[in-house]
Amino acid sequence: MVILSQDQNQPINLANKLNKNTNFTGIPVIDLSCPDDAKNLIVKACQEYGFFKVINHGVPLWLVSELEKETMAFFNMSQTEKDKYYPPNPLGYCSKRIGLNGDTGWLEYLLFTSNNFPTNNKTFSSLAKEYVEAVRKLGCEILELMADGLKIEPKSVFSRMLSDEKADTIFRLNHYPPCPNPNQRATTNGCRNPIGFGEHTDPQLISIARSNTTSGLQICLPDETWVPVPPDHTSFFVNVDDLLQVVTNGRFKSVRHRVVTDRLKSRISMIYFGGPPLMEKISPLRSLMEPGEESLYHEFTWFEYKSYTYRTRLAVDRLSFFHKR
Ligand code: GA4
Repeated sequence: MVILSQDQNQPINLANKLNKNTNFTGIPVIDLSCPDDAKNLIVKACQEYGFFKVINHGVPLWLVSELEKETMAFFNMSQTEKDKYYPPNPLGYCSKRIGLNGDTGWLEYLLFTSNNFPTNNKTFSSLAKEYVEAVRKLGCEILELMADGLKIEPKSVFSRMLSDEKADTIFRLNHYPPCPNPNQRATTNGCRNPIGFGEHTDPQLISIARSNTTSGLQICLPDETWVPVPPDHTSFFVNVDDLLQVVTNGRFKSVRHRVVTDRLKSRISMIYFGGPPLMEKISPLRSLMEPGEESLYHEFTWFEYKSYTYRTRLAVDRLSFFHKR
């Protein structure tokens, strides 16, 4: 395992770093065909890193690769054709700009809300719909394993927020073109390398990502070192998001992550962001807290947190604003 310094091109001394580190030996791999082991391993991974990979997930691989083909076909269209889908608000295409507050990255993307898929391409819409539904179910299964592993009842305490018909789902298809010319590379967040998507945490409850075989995703460990996530196009990568950190009163860590581009290869990623209904009140679960344990966060609705999020820059530590002093 290579560990990267803040500047992605400078590997640091692994032995020294591992001593300081939380004994990081690689991305935790969770086999969903063994739920009894999975629930405990998921809790451990969420407490230590806020990140893990799932195998034997049950999402059909034909569905994943068909959607990837359609996605590539979209991004291969001319710029004029793609620009017809601008702005991504809430559905649509965008190139290089991220959010509304001046962030940029070496990527183009499509953003959709749950019931809002492109209608002019029937194949694309129906594949995207089927894919999001399959991944939402996977998200519910993982959230139930989390509740089970934390020994809290009912098992649906987290997953009910994703199964609610008003759940606020976002689906994102990213294309990071190769970035061969260093002079063209976006330079953000004090990192001299080609940033595809700058460092941030995801605001929702859980994010589930799948990418092609091009590397680029990196996660930040608790000691602030960045580690690359080796690509695996047959698995899904799961992030703990901000709301899950709040409802577990800080037991689970919302993982800071970023994407760097490749000099020669395109990276495609498809990410499901599972959010609760907008009016859902978010606060630490009483059933999880020890006697005398205090809530670390002020209560807020997902609508309040989301609105605040969309007014901030990507790298901002948004949760600190809701943290009790
Ligand atoms: C990060 C997670 C999701 O990709 C996203 C992003 C959103 C956007 O791309 O418009 C945000 C970003 C994300 C957090 C801070 C704000 C909003 C860009 C940005 C600068 C779709 C989301 O929900 O929040």
